[in-house]
Amino acid sequence: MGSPEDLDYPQVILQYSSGFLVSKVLFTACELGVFDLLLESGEPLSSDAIAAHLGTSTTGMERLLDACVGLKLLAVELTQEGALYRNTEISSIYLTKSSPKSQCHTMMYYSNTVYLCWHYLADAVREGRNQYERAFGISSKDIFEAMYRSEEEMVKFMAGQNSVWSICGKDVLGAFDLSPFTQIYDLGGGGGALAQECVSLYPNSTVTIYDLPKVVQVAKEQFISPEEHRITFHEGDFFNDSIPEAELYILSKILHDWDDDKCRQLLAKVYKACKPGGAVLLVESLLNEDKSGPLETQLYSMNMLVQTEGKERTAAEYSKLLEAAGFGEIQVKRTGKLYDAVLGRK
Ligand code: ASE
Repeated sequence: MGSPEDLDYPQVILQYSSGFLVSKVLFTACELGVFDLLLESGEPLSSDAIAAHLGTSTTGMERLLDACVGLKLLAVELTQEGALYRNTEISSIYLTKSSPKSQCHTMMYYSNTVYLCWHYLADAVREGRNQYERAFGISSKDIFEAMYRSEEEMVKFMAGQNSVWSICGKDVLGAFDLSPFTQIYDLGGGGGALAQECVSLYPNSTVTIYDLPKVVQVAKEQFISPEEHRITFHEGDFFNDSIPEAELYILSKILHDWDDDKCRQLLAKVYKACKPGGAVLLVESLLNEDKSGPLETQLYSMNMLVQTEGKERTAAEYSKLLEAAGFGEIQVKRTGKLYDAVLGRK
């Protein structure tokens, strides 16, 4: 009795219970363009000035700004004219739309899509399935039909998925020396940010983004410059269409969308297509072997429950799936970032 942990525990529970309030403050400041305005202005601004520029109420904006200060997303300075707000370094780098490391698209996807699915988390746990029908009134028979229910939703997802690679793309692609593999397929490569990191990290590589036709079309039009000659495209559905031969296949955040059966099917197909001496690189957020953490990965696995047919897995679980498909010499690298890397060889 009486250890600090016992004393703090009620506080921890209450902090957890308001975690979603924190998320919404962050999303809202991003969505309203608070960080963008403070970056553009180049000088600290009052809450009245920010409210006027962004067309909001002053009473709402003042409270939003103060909450952002509490979260250390903004800094405040009291002057004779009143409180003046400015970005912190973190918010300038990660929460402004124009920054190369911007995470705004992730914030918007979480706020407008993921958040709505999480409203039905209890139903998802009861039923063991995703909640597109309840959240959006659409069939979830084909999860990517559901996730890409409009071009706007698809583009928002692609942009969100792209943004994490500005933070940990080099870590996952540098976890193993991939320079022996020059002919690379990024299966489900989406907007292509990981492919771009790959060609910049490995100067002799060419990467083909394999994805659904409508995804490839948008990737070409909105995400990858036509001058990027080392990135090419292949339109297809990797479950139903053929997978061309290559030396390395990247499956980044693909297996976590699917159940074990679908994963085994896909990996068997990749193994068949893979050149001898070739390999497959899984990029996923790895759970500890006893599933005791990391917390972020445990929460992502809950998100896979409400949004997909998959789950996050341990390194041993991925190794088993790879071995069942025929891959060997399996190596696991934890990067210490959000996403890790597992390599299997043919
Ligand atoms: C998927 C990745 C994501 C499918 C649905 C998804 C993400 C959010 N929704 O392959 C990105 C990862 N973030 C979380 C919370 O899991």
